[in-house]
Amino acid sequence: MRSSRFLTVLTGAGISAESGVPTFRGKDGLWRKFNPQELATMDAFMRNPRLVWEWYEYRRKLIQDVQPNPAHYAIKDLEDGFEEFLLVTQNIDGLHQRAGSRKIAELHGNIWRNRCLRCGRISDHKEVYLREIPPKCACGGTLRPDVVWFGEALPQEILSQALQAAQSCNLLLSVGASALVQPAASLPLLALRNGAFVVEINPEPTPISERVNESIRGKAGDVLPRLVKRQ
Ligand code: BJW
Ligand code: ZN
Repeated sequence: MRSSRFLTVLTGAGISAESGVPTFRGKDGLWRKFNPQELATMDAFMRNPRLVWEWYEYRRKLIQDVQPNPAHYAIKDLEDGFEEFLLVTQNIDGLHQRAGSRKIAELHGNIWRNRCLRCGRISDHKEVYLREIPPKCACGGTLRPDVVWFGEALPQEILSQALQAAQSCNLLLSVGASALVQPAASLPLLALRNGAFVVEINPEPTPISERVNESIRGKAGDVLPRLVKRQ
């Protein structure tokens, strides 16, 4: 860390687990109770927009009551310690922003924004009054959460920023990510191919554990603050 000029941090649902936000996979994961095909695809939304909206409302309520944890704050503290830095997150919960991080690329969108299916307008969730579900835009179009579902393209600008950061960094930390969902899962491997030192922080092994330079088996909230203190 001391000799790196450019740090890229990739985070997944595991970093918010210690805040009390459920992960997707694993024993307490959301996908144990809910089927991704019925909730996190455009087909699912078209079939049953009410069900999908209610699921996101349930998760918004969960997220609004939790706080960033020591891992989010540790990453915030790293932001200014490098000549170049980018936090690439798959999370939609906004906890990194609430911890003070600024240089963020949100690959899968943000649950606190909505997007109109007709005019494309992005709006703050605070503007929505749930008089009807699904809610409508001023133009009359249906609103959806501004997140990326399976089979949908990631926001192009943000993805290219993330690819660029993975390609150019000297050090990449992959924290709390299962390394199963593409294209995010390829970022640590892209960094490795370009000569970066790659460290994974996760209590469980993942498909990339054997390939990275260091795989630290531990919770993000334990490991990251210690790494930052020793930097
Ligand atoms: C801890 C911890 C602690 C626990 N500390 N760690 C190539 C091959 C095969 C399939 C594909 C492929 N390319 C694309 C696909 C299809 C698909 C995909 O990857 N499928 C795989 C599942 C097989 N990808 C897509 O569809 C993507 N789109 C795409 O590629 O488009 C192409 C295209 C181009 C042009 C036009 C059109 C299309 C989009 C993916 C979108 C993912 N969306 C979701 C939902 C977001 C909204 C919402 O939240 O509702 O994103 S799915 C869900 O998974 C969410 C997450 O961001 C994402 C990743 O999950 P994550 O973060 O890794 O969490 P978990 O739960 O999996 O893991 C948690 C980890 O934390 C675990 O490892 C724990 O051990 C660990 N942990 N406690 C540290 N305390
Ligand atoms: Zn509209």
